[in-house]
Amino acid sequence: MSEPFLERLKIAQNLLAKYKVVPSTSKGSALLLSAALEKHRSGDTAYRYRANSNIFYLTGSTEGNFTLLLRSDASPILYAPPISAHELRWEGHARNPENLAKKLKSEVKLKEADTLPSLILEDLKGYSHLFIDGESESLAVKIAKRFIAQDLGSRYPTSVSRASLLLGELRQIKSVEEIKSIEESVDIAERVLLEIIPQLKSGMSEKEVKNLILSGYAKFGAEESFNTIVAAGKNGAYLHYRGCTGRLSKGAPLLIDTGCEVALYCSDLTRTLPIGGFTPLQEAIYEYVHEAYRAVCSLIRPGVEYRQIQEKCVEVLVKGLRRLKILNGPVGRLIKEKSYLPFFPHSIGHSLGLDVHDVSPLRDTREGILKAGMVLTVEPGLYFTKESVRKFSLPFAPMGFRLENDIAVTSRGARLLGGKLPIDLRGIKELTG
Ligand SMILES: [Mn+2]
Repeated sequence: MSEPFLERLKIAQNLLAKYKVVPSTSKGSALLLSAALEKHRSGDTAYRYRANSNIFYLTGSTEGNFTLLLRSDASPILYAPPISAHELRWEGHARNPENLAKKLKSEVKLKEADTLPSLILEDLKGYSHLFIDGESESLAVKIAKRFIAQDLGSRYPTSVSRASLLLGELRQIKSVEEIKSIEESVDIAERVLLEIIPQLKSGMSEKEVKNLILSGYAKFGAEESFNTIVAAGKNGAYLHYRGCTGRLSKGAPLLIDTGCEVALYCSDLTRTLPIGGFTPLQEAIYEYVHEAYRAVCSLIRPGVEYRQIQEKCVEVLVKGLRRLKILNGPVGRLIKEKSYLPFFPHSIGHSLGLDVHDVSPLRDTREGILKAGMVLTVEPGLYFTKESVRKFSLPFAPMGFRLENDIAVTSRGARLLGGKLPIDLRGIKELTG
């Protein structure tokens, strides 16, 4: 990827300038971002480190232990503790704040960790609004909490909001290079699934399937972009099933929801697969979900309201549920009364990018207009939990169906990212044999 970061910093500074707030004597708004913290797992071990997406978007850095301040009227400042001999000996040269500051044409303030908060406070004097991002123990959040408590007086920011309010509009429109990275990550996830799906058979554990997927990603130098869901039979009815303790069994559809990360850009794909064949009823359910997928995809283009694609999805699924005789009554009424919610309780998808549920005003409000450069998941589903099977006296075992692909909105319409992994019933039946 070419290096767009200086330009993005400039754009973010311009956005800050637009956020000039009262009083007029104020220097305006500032943006304070802390790198992600290492997350403690157990004992002396930590979870795999994942950079903060806003920091990566603006700087291209995956280093830890620094905080970046952006203001509209001054050059960026990077604050970090200097690298200690202990750090160097135990971790090698994992970060280089001086180099990073040079790359970002920013000032660098290397000071012991306990003196950094007062340095940052000093540099925020005169600004009245602060955008922040960081975890609860990060410098950015600790400082913001002092402003929220208003114990520092009016010479410091008196209002605080999340950085995504400033950067969301920007990040939701992807550049050609960003879409390329997302597509690379889709491509890897598809290749891994194409290799693994024909090997699936009754008796395998969900964990075994998950590990096959993870080692598939590793072969490409990629890692999963979220906790892969492998859900057999009844487990597939739970949207974010985390158990991974079940087993594949004949006649119980298997739902796999997975994706990987390339240069921090994510993919997110879901397939529902027959294990030893689908029953005619399972095929019918699959076809309704697939019909909803196709209907939504054919609507996607710039200018379409996000709400419209959600409504289209609901309409197709409700018609399917009626034909299956699971819901009865006029379509309009079933939609109005939201009778479909036990079977389709989520929205059609989400923005995709540096985060698998990427920052976007669409995601926050479920409202807004599709624009070229957005990347969305389309993921309709129909779910039959143990509870709804009982409540609606359904003549089959609990299970879930979801189909998901990643779509880029182009200037003329939509483009499916990847596309090597079949999503239609015939293609899936051929692949599973
Ligand atoms: Mn998704």
